[in-house]
Amino acid sequence: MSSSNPLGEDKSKYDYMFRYIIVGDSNVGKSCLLLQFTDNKFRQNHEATIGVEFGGKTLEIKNKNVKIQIWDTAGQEVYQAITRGYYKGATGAFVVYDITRKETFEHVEKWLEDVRTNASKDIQVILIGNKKDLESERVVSFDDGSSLAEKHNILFLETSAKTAFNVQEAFIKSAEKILEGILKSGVDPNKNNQNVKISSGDDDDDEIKEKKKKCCL
Ligand SMILES: Nc1nc2c(ncn2[C@@H]2O[C@H](COP(=O)(O)OP(=O)(O)OP(=O)(O)O)[C@@H](O)[C@H]2O)c(=O)[nH]1
Ligand SMILES: [Mg+2]
Repeated sequence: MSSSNPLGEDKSKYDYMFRYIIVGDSNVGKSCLLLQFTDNKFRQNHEATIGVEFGGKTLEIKNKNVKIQIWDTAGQEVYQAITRGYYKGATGAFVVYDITRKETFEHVEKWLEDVRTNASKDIQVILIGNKKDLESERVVSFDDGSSLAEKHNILFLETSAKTAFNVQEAFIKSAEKILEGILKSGVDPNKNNQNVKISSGDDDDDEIKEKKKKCCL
């Protein structure tokens, strides 16, 4: 039996729902990654995110329909008290830097620390070096990104939110890893993992609306 919510979404259409948070310095392309993932579009200008924005899409992974809900956070420091509140419910995290700005890479450790401090301990983290299309302006090498990810035992990809290079792949790779863990452990996500939900006609979207109200949109 299908169940729909106030947003008119049929919840029987997905098997799992994973929540992601996207963090990283301002201007690294977090909102553009989200826009490219959900709408296959690129935005040339920087409209700094105020607090948190929301997006989502359903993917088919390992023959399961996985709904990905994404919280795109503001990189600007002034919003950090707000954005920290969003780590807790996340199944996955994207930590993003810009391959053309060294300081954004240097701040990755600080963002990882934020994830460690505020998120659930089994959160699946992927490090993203964005703006790969700007190869001539590159100051952070692929190897530096890859080594840092290895050091922290997290996934790593370089992407371009402009050309769409590796954008879908990043979400797929990370979601596959989460799903692998669930299927391997045989854990019933409904009972044992608050961050992963199966389709059950619950009130996820009401919760999103409530969070949006509380935030600053
Ligand atoms: N060339 C290129 N430009 C990009 C890419 N991704 C984002 N940009 C540009 O970088 C700027 C910042 O992008 P946003 O996605 O708004 O940055 P953000 O990380 O969300 O910034 P905050 O919301 O302030 O935290 C914009 O001018 C984008 O057009 C990319 O992959 N390649
Ligand atoms: Mg943004």
